[in-house]
Amino acid sequence: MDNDNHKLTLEDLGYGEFFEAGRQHCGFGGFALARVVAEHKLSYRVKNPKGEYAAKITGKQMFDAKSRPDYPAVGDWVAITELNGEQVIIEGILPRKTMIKRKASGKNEIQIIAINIDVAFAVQAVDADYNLNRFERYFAIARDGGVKSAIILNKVDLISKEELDSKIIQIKDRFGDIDVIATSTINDAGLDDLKKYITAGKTYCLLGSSGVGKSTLINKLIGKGAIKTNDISARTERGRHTTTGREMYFLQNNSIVVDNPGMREVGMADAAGGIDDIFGQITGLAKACKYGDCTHTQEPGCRVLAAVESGELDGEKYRNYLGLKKEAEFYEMNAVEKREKDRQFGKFIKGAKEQLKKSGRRSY
Ligand SMILES: Nc1nc2c(ncn2[C@@H]2O[C@H](COP(=O)(O)OP(=O)(O)OP(=O)(O)O)[C@@H](O)[C@H]2O)c(=O)[nH]1
Ligand SMILES: [Mg+2]
Ligand SMILES: [Zn+2]
Repeated sequence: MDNDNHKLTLEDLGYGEFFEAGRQHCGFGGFALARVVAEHKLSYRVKNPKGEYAAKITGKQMFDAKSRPDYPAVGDWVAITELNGEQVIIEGILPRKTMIKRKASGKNEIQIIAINIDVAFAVQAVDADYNLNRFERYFAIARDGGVKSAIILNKVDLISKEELDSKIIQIKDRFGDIDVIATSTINDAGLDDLKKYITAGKTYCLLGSSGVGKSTLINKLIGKGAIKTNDISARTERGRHTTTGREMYFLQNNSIVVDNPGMREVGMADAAGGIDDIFGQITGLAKACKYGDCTHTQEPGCRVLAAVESGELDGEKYRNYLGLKKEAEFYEMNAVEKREKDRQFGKFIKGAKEQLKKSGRRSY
């Protein structure tokens, strides 16, 4: 399909030993492989050294799927059967190395941000809304998914060198030796550092609020001559548009970056496990609270409050913890968007089933 692609190997697309072992283990040895590179309104595109295809899942997978993680998502390696030069059937998902996800409301439901990511960049713009605590939340989401974090401070053209230096010192004070890359897509500051940082065959994603410049940065990284996974010209001025789908881009140096919607849309306070990790001290103390459902805000016999009082627990950590809990609860209440997504997904599944019937393929 696109001539640029003929030199790509599976390794260039991020494949490696871990996935090969999983493939053998799952009995997918006889199938061709591809990586899921886009998911728009819940239809898939997959890519392999031969090209890029529209993809659907089998009737069996639809039948067996119990929850969202049972379906493919951007970053997944899948076993495929080619229907024709443009369409494939996804026969199964290879075991995942990492999974960045949010826990959606109450039940066991999970929403997937990206799969098989090696490094998650926690991105903030240095102007409005900049907040150290937010980095902590992104780290929690990444850690929860088994993914390493690094920081991108974008829009550094908007502040002075002194302000930037002091921000970096604050970050190092708070988070130790985390990697920090300061960038601007206006004057191209730091873009070379970022290009050097991202490594061939590794997959990256950007976690950040809407408008911090994630898509603009990726456009800069793609640059000239990079391999496009999709028709970018159809989306002119892409950087100025809020991203709604997830999509994977292959850069000149054979590294891979996933663009995804801003975290406000994604909701971010749901990585409850990761947050608990960071505030392990608080959860530890909470075991000694008088009431099992203690909110640690006003209850008599609250061990956490006692620890704040005595200075045993850092007051800022405590406030941070409360803020995060509050936000998590807010997202859990906001189920309307999720229901709409589920509805669209149902429609997609129905369409895919009809397509399968038409193609005369048994959905075993
Ligand atoms: N001053 C300045 N503006 C920037 C920079 N990078 C991006 N912008 C602007 O910030 C705005 C938002 O950029 P996007 O790339 O769309 O942001 P995003 O993070 O992808 O947003 P969502 O897709 O909504 O999550 C655009 O108007 C960009 O031109 C930068 O380095 N400096
Ligand atoms: Mg975007
Ligand atoms: Zn308590």
